[in-house]
Amino acid sequence: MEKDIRVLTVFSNNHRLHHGSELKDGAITPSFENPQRADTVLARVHSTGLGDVIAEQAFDRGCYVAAHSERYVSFLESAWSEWADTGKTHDALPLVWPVRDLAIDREPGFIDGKLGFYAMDAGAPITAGTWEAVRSSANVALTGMQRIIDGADSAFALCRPPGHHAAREYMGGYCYLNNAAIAAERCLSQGAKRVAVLDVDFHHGNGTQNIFYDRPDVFFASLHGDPHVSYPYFSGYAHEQGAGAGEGFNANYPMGKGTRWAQYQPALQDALKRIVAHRPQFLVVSLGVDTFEDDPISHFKLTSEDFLRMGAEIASAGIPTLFVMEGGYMVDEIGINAVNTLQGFESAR
Ligand code: SP5
Ligand code: ZN
Repeated sequence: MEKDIRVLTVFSNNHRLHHGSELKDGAITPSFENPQRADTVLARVHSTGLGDVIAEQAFDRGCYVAAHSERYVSFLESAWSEWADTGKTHDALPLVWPVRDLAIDREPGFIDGKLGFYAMDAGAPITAGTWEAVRSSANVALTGMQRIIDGADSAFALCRPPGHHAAREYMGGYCYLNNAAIAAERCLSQGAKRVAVLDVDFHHGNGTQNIFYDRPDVFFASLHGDPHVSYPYFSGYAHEQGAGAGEGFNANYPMGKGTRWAQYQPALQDALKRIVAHRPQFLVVSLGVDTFEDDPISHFKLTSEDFLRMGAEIASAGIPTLFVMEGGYMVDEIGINAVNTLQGFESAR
């Protein structure tokens, strides 16, 4: 029997419960990471007839704690009510951080301190609906992964908010729970021995790197803007290759401003070669399409056609693959670019 190579999409309307604000150049404005993004991608999935669209299933909290600390998940669950209890009505944003010699191990007892303790930047606002949306986003990724564990060749978790900047114990960069890492952990808890995560978002997947940095079972590769000049600035250098038992299982490909397919493709091929050498049973792709030439917050120059090529390259690895939506902010184009990646994948499978 021929295997069904259509990419199944998983989607939940709950993403709309999260629509936050953002400090941009010192002013509070609506976040680039908005509900329209996922709706635009979903519309493209429908209009291209990509494949079936299914709803999220419920998963228990333990699935999130596999990738995050217990106290961080508890913080996310109660942050809005702790904030609202003080009478505040605007989005909760951190304003103080425990850097360098400050007390980095002591959780403050008040919400203003907790926000900074559990955040890398002010880019992950907490609103009334944030936790519900965040939970659903992780469940969408888990639902897609479970389908693959049960035998599907591939799936697309059309989730938001995104996840790859979220580390074991902090949020940031529009991310709260690390959907890709949670999905990778699911394979392992269901019996897989080796998994790989490939991150093609423009920004370094610092959260995913953080979660798996000292482990040899999950190989992590990220292609991104050079942190010397691009967010998140403090991780993503090529010399970050893993630690302890995880030494050699982390690969970063920082690239300069203006990177085009001609420079991007060899880096992608090298990352995939290393992933294949790891012999993973499952591949998770953190699919950010903010590498697009007209994206408002990135510096790469990939075209819509390049995303077809990217999907085909990923397909050539021959590994059951879960695509997890990350960034991409040029609202009119992100549907085309995300779905092009999936169609390029399908046609090369
Ligand atoms: C998931 C994801 O893609 N998160 C990205 C978070 C980026 N937040 C900081 C962006 C700062 C952008 N500065 C823009 C200058 C462009 N001219
Ligand atoms: Zn990004």
